[in-house]
Amino acid sequence: MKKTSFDPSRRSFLSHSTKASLSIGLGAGMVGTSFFAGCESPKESDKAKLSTGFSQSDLAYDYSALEPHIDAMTMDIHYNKHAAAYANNAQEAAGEEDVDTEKPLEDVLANISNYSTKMRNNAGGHYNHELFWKIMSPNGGGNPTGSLAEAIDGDFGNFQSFVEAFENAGMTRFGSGWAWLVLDNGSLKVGSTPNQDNPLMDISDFKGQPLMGIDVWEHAYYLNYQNERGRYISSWWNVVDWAKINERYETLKG
Ligand code: MN3
Repeated sequence: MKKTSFDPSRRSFLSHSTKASLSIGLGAGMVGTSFFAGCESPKESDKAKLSTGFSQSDLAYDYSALEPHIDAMTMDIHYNKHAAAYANNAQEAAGEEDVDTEKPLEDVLANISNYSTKMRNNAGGHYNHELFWKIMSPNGGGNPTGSLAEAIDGDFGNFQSFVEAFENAGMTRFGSGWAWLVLDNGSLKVGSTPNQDNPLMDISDFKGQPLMGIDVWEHAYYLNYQNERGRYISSWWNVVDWAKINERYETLKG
């Protein structure tokens, strides 16, 4: 006596025919409509969301929110004096050099060799700080998440090896500058740039799409850590917003 009528060949047939009629349905009903146009462009619009303006964005947290890792006075001076000056001077340079400030700052950075030193220093400084504020959070720390975590393991071996490479990039940048994690031709890379240069700039030796960057200018840490850049960098991991960095990664990898 047969207890079940399960028939694998029939089940397989049903599954195939369901898929087939779904694709026929899409083919007949959606071709030539805005359905496909709407489906093909989200990557570009997602990337547009990551583009940077010429004005300073509001901080998403209080000056004291990143304590004890970054103290409130450092945040206040850093945001309202240093970073504000880069934004103001970048806008001034845009006026002098006939740059449309409605367009993404990234366009200027990619062609920075065509602009003045004033633009290089201040548009770079403005971009770098806008990114810096956004990839930190009072709820930061822990380990990378999502597909970024897998990519870090794939490209660096494991998270600890990545941390060591990134800290080394920050420590070996002589004088003022930034250490970066970038996406370059599908691979993650760690490196650093001097002053307010960044990996988007055509003049940079180290290139890529910035996922995260740490400011290693003394103004970023001196009040709390004095000359101890290493203590600042190792404490900084506690405020890194991995969810935000993973979002950037997933958008930029396309
Ligand atoms: Mn700074």
